[in-house]
Amino acid sequence: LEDQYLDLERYVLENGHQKGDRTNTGTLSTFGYQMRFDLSEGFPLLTTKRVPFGLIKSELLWFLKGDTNIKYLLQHNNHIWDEWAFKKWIESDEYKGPDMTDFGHRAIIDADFNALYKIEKERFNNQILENDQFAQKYGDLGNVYGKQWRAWKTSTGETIDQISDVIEMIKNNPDSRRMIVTAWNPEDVPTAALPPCHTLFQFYVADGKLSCQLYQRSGDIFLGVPFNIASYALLTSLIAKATGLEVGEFVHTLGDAHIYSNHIEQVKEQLTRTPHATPKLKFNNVHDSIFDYEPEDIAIEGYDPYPAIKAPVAV
Ligand code: THF
Repeated sequence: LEDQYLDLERYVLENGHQKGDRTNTGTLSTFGYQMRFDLSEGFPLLTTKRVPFGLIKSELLWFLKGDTNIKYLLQHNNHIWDEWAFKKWIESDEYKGPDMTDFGHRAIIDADFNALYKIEKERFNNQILENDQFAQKYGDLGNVYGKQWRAWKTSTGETIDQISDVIEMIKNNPDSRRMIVTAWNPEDVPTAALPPCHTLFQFYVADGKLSCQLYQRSGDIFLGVPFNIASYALLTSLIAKATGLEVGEFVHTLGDAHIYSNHIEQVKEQLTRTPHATPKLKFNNVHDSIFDYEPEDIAIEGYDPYPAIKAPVAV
């Protein structure tokens, strides 16, 4: 399973175009790339570096709850969305601390600034956790996945729960070619903290197996994509359980697939490693509704990864 991912890294290192990007970090990038993971062979959590599965679980359960506030993530010690909420805070009129403009970049190149940034960020996170009003105002990322998946706003002011609808379709009309969930809402794109990277996904049922294909418009190959693969593999497994199906394939289609210029050494390090055995997904508890899962209900077995490889996230 994992070779598909390592092939992608190799392909982009060798064939990627040098491109600038929104974050001014610079990337090696390719357009249009597809990987297929047969989930019946095991769970596609990479072993060539440790990938924190706990964070993947809490992020996915957060999406599924329809929650868009980072408070839940912070309560689960998950910091992968902090920067986007913090950005809204420091750009607000209420923020009176030291200048944090372009904090993502400056934290990497300037150690003194990084120390200051860490303090401000810690202060921000504590306020989100301790002050409800503050959390409501500054912890909410707005029109992100949770909202579009569970409470898409229609032009007549109603909401559509795309996840519940797609589960009903899989149960009642599994040959349907319309089993689609879209996070891309053109009306919301201009005001979103970060327009959705995993744009649209579709389910497919054959031979009693549930498959899922994701179209991801933009993929951060080193940091994001390992999370995205595991997250959609978990989503497919949860929905398969809820619909009485076995797991089929996860097909991952990428638009702009890029390696950030400050991840190149990390990618090369990862490519020196030979994958270990593929781990397995285990449910400690099965619920009738996929919205009732808690992180403790889901575990990974036989996970024997190489050490983590640190890399800065582009904001
Ligand atoms: N922005 C960018 N530039 N890359 C992304 O992958 C990304 N995401 C989400 C939203 N914006 C993005 C957030 N997902 C990590 C992993 C996934 C993220 C964000 C950050 C990360 O830093 N992972 C570290 C471990 C972090 C930790 O232990 O706290 C790692 O080593 O994997 C695409 O969905």
